[in-house]
Amino acid sequence: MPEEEILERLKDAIVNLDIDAVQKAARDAIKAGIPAYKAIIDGMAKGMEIVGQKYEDGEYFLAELIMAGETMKEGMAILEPYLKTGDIKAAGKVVIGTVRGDLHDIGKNIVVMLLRAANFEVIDLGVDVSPEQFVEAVKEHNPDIVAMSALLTTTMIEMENVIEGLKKSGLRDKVRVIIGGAPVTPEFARRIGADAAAKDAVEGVRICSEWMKKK
Ligand code: B1M
Repeated sequence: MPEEEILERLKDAIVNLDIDAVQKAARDAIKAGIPAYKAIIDGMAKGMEIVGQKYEDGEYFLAELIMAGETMKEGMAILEPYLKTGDIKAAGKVVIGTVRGDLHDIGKNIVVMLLRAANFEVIDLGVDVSPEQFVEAVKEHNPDIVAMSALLTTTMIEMENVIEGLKKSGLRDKVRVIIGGAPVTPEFARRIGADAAAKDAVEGVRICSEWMKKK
């Protein structure tokens, strides 16, 4: 079956909230030799964009958002063991979390999986992580990179609070800061004093790997 068709099936399975279909399409993607990261980002994540659109249009409600999240997780469980980022290989340590007030973790979890596949040691603080928790984790783990995710326009501001917290604790110069999530832009990153913004997980891992090569 052609690659395009399988990616389309992955996308549709998310939109239709169909766990059986997503599992089957994920297995077919592996059989067809589609890289796992591609199946996630060019297949399932595209479906999530449509789910978000349907929610905005009043066609889907919170229950559908929750089901879409569950459907995506089932697909990811099949694809995760096959994640390889090819020539992106760089050892380094990353502290990552979704910022305070935000419970979205699907995108962050993809970043975590890809970072681990690229040989990074990842300390995943989970969701709803306060600036104080980020600062404590940096003190405790001494990472090379702090990565933050936010999906809500109302929680993006917490990224700035984390950077302020790092500055106040004298830690800002010891780490690179990268941010991601649907509402985040490079312009916003510059404004709050982050070092980079990633539009997707692949770009995020590429930037982190480049930083490690320059160390
Ligand atoms: Co929510 N939600 N949600 N939601 N949800 C959005 C974000 C929304 C855009 C939907 C919409 O209205 N169209 C909207 C936000 C509007 C806004 O802020 N302007 C919204 C809303 C309003 C809400 C609630 C407030 C709804 C309510 O309760 N009334 C509520 C808030 C809860 C909270 O956080 N406090 C809520 C709840 C939820 C669920 C829990 C039901 C569920 C999340 C389940 C979960 O994560 N475990 C959910 C979902 C599923 C979505 C949508 C549909 C999909 C998000 C997603 O998983 N996308 C979303 C609509 C959308 O985004 N189009 C929506 C797939 C994922 C792979 O993409 O997370 O963008 P993403 O990650 C990408 C990149 O952004 C990047 O890489 C990833 C992979 O390529 N990236 C990084 C992300 N983090 C990175 C970090 C990095 C690098 C790259 O660091 C290195």
